[in-house]
Amino acid sequence: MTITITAFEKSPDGDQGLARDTRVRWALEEAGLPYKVRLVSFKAMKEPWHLALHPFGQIPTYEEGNLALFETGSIVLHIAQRHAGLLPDDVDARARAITWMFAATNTVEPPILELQNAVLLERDKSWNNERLPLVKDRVRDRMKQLSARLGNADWLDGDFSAGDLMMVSVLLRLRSSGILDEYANLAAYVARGEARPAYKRAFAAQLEVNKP
Ligand code: GTB
Repeated sequence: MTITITAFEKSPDGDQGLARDTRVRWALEEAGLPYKVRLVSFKAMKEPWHLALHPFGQIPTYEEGNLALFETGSIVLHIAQRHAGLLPDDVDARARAITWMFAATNTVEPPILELQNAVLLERDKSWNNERLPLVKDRVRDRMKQLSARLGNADWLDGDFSAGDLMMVSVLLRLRSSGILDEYANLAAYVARGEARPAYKRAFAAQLEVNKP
């Protein structure tokens, strides 16, 4: 069955691969699944046909036969549950890997998004200089905890899993702030993710769309 995802016609980050379609592309590449991409503009994302797929008018979406999904966590989990390579067979190990997926999107990503908003959208506000250090400290609190848990391991729980795919994708958005590099093991963890052939293919595919 053909898989079709949506992605930005032109990503606001240029060619950095930080828009969330990259995670879905990465999961599809890890699973060895071919897919098509429908590119959408910001205007098109708010039109009824897209809102029928994504109630919040965002990308990415995922279509496979009669199934339409939104939310990257759900899309990656759907792919991971049906194809080998992204979740362990052992039931308990599988539950832990899924826990890391939730940790990435629910616990680690929110303070990173807050920082991105503070830097990109709230720069001109009179209170920004005062607030920014607090926002950065909230990110550092999470990084310190994550760094302590990862320790010297290659991946968060045994072999590479969808939990790592989501966590690396979330951490990539922190790189431009310089905070990721304050945690050598996390920076190396992200680099390990980026070195995976499937990630490279996903990155190259979005680059093909977004190259200057
Ligand atoms: N929780 C949803 C998910 O995980 O799928 C969030 C989806 C989401 O935020 N999508 C964004 C979107 O469609 C694109 S990825 N935004 C348009 C809108 O809301 O109108 C977020 C994103 C945007 C820009 C950059 N960047 O420039 O670096 C990075 C990531």
